[in-house]
Amino acid sequence: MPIHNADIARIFKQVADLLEIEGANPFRIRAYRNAARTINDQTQSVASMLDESRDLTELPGIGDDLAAKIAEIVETGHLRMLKKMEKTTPENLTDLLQISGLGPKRVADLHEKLGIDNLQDLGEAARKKKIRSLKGFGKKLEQNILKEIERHTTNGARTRLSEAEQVATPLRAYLGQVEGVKRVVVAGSFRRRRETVGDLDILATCKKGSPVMDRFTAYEDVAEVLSKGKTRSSIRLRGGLQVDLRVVPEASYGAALYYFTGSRDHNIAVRRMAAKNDLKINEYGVFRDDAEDKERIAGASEEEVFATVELPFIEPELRENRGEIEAALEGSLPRLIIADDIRGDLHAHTEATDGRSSLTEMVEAARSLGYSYLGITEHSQAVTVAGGLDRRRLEEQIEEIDRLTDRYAGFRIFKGIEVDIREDGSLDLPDAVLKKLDFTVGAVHSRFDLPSDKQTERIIRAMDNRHFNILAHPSGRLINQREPYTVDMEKIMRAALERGCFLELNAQPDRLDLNDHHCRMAKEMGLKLAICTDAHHVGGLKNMRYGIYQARRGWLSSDDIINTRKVADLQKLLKR
Ligand code: DGT
Ligand code: CA
Ligand code: CA
Repeated sequence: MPIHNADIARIFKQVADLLEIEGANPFRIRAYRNAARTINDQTQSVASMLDESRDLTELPGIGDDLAAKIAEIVETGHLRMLKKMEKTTPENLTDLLQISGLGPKRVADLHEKLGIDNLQDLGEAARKKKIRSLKGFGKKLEQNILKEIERHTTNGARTRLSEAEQVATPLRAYLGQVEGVKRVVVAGSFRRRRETVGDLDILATCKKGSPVMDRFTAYEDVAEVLSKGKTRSSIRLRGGLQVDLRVVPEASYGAALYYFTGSRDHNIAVRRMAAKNDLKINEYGVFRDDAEDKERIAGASEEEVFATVELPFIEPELRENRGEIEAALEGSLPRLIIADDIRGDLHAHTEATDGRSSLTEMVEAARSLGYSYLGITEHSQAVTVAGGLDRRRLEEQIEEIDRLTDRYAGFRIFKGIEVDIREDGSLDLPDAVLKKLDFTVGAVHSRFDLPSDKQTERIIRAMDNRHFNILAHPSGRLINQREPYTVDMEKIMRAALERGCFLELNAQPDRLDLNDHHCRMAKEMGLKLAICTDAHHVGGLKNMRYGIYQARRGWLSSDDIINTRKVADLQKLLKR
């Protein structure tokens, strides 16, 4: 079974968490944490680097010892050291670290003194009021633990970006109307367009005496006010999402926006650069560290802040410390794709299967978005729950599209299908009908449980069929609901590249599949992607922007995406 980077990272993170609970040397703990991050952020699989006999110590933060451990994991699937640790410290104990207020020391106490091994034990002990009597704990912390456990179990720890938007947009509008408020902006992971957010970080500037904090904590959707101050307050909304509001002076607006946009790792790296030039960057501005009067030399805008360290503006989606600072320094930042670059959508359903709009409605909607083409891709027969098309019904739809085409001069309806990839890798419809289409997207809808090598083989076999063009939602994950099936994505991408196929970046906000790392992996390989909405009704076509965000997080430019091409050019790409 091939070992993915995420598997290795998970093992290292687990080691770090356990070491922390054991009270190990902080440098040692950090080494494992950093290694986990480094590996997670690698676009190439570490296992394949080993195959190519590459020296893993080239990777930042990986020394001989960690390189040997990685090799052990790749070879055996686990790490003996971790197994040994788990004998003395139960593995689920690390879940307790997610509870705010519980650090490693307290977790160790809970384990030693009350025999607590996991979150469930913790909840039970809290309900039985056993925790308050422990030294250094108390009643308040016990109650807080209960609340936190509740939150963890009722809603996943992170909120999907689209859901966060539904909360952030009205809240932002509400704050914008408060007397004296000048600017309101949502920073944090929300601004970086991460697929999920932990909480919302809102910044505001306002005139003296504005009642913004009172109005914030009085917002109708508030379930709980966590803290309230002059410059910073926190609330928990009814849906469970936490929101922090910070009020900053106008002169610090850019510095604060920069600081609270993060990511933390990006900020730290830039701050370190600044420190070398005796500059200090914080949420109030940029200051000359050597000057007596700590004069502020920048802060009103983000551009100003970047300029002090001689960097161009770096788009928020790139600020993850994944090489963007180095790229900015050498002038090689990508020119990121924007919504306007998209000329059409290549994955859409109609009421012929499980869609809810008619073919005409879908075409009209695509035209009104300014597109020049739309690919119609119904499910195929195997997907019975969606009323998938058999050969006869697909042929009927082909005729219907032919009839409709004449009505829309200058707009192209691409005849396609979302053909099911069977367990053996064959396609769910005969070549004789597939060849009548302009293109196909292929997708896995069953047997998500196949082992990685089988699943990978299955998909590559499907791509062997020369009618196969685009692999739809390549990992099958549903954010917060269903894990991706295990495949060797790199291998699939190479196979696609060799065969003239493409992968989809599915823009549905609960899919966003490929993820940002995979997008970047594709780019580095030279594999082009299609950003598609998989719309099941006219409104679904508008999800394109989520795909754009994800693509931007994956460093993609217009050129990396096939549905930015003009009809004629796209047609060539879809001819294998
Ligand atoms: P999230 O909420 O988990 O999705 O992720 P973020 O990135 O929104 O993180 P959050 O809400 O903890 O903090 C918002 C931003 O504030 C973060 O991206 C960077 C900044 N920040 C927070 N804590 C620190 C810190 O300790 N050091 C630095 N340099 N920046 C921080
Ligand atoms: Ca946040
Ligand atoms: Ca926050």
